[in-house]
Amino acid sequence: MSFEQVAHFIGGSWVAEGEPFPSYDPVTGQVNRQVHEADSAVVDEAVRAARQAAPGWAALPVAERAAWMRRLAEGIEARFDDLVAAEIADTGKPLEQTRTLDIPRGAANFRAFAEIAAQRPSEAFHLTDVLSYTVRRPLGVVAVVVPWNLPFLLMTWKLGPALVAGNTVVVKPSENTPGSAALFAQVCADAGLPPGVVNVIHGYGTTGQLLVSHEGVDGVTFTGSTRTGSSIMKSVADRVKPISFELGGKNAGLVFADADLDRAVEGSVRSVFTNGGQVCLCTERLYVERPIFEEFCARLAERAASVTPQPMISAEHREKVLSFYALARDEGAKFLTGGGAPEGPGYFVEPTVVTGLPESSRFNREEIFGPVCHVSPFDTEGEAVALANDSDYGLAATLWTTSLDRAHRVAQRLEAGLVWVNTWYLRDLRTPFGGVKLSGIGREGGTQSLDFYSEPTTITIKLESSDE
Ligand code: 6OD
Repeated sequence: MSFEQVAHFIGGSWVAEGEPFPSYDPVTGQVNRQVHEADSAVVDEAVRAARQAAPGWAALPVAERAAWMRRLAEGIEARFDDLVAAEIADTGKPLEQTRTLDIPRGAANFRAFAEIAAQRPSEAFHLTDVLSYTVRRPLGVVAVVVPWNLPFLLMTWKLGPALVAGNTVVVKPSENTPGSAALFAQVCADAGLPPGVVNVIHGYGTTGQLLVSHEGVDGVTFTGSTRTGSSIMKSVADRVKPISFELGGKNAGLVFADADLDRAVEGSVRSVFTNGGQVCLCTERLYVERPIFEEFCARLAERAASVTPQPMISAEHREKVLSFYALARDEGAKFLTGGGAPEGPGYFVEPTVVTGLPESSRFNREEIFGPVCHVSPFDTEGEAVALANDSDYGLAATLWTTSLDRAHRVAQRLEAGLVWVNTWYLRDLRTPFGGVKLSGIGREGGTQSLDFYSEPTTITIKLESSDE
């Protein structure tokens, strides 16, 4: 298997079928791989392989599947440098981030869900003469549709719980980032994972649609744009299949005057610019209490100017981000830093901070998904909460304050699935993870993932009273 010529992995074998399409290195803009595009015949083949493997995999005791998850984690660690290289080749991510976040989280995802599943008790409910308990069964074949921003982290975040719960999977990575998924398929093969338990097919959105609407698919998990999520939802509606979606965000960060300013500035730099702003959890709207507004803006702009630009994933995405910079300029925004694109090859844009736009501007309402935020002042806690909540999205919010009371009070009023206080993107894999409003449906993480990837059957037994 060559990773310059990426084939599908189906039933434990490499399948080089379907027209090849080019995939690009975002740092240079040059073609770095040719990838086979799965047509309906390939999708059929992959779903068939997953279905064939499903009964045997589901029949294994959970402890054995958990042991497989640990072996996959070891396999990831054994190919660590290759996975780092594959992820960087597709995304242009910084080496340090890829080594400390993206690839280690892959191994951690398998280990965490092995532990959670192996130790999970079943439920039982007693009445005087009635005993009810639940047994959980896997859904069957799960379609795992993965985005390009954190390709390995998000693929494994879904595979860990899906597999340990007893499902087999067909993975469809983004057309922009096939590399780490293909290499992971090799990790599965090298570990001796039973054929058909993990299948990986490649292609654009049309392949994804063929997969999610396939009659042999029993559930769909997806992270990506709200538009694609909505279209997947329509595709599965006729077959009434379970879905779990983590979608877009327009995340707010609230900085109160009592915040530790050093921490708030550094934390905001991380929350706005990590991964070139291409994380659904990134902050795009910052609201700062008026007495510290000027100082905060000055310090944020100074730090932002020293952030190393990271390429956007594609030429098309770069154009989208730059179109928002142009919109801000047209609407009279003040650029505190950035606003352009560096000279040279690749899909780079400048880290950018703007202020002065109304809340109604598309700049403040739509997800941009680039290294950019808008900063506005606020005067009261109530106003800050109202501004943060005035959004169609509700994925994450970040709050900077040294007041314990305020931290709890405000966090509980924010309409978001995730609220971080004096930190950002700090993860405990056991916690529910997902968004409200247009940011998604369902929660993954910990036992919530295991619940999504399985269905309970409730067994109720009437106990006869004894003669004695
Ligand atoms: O860290 C995670 O588990 C997670 N689901 C991150 C999602 C990031 C979206 O861009």
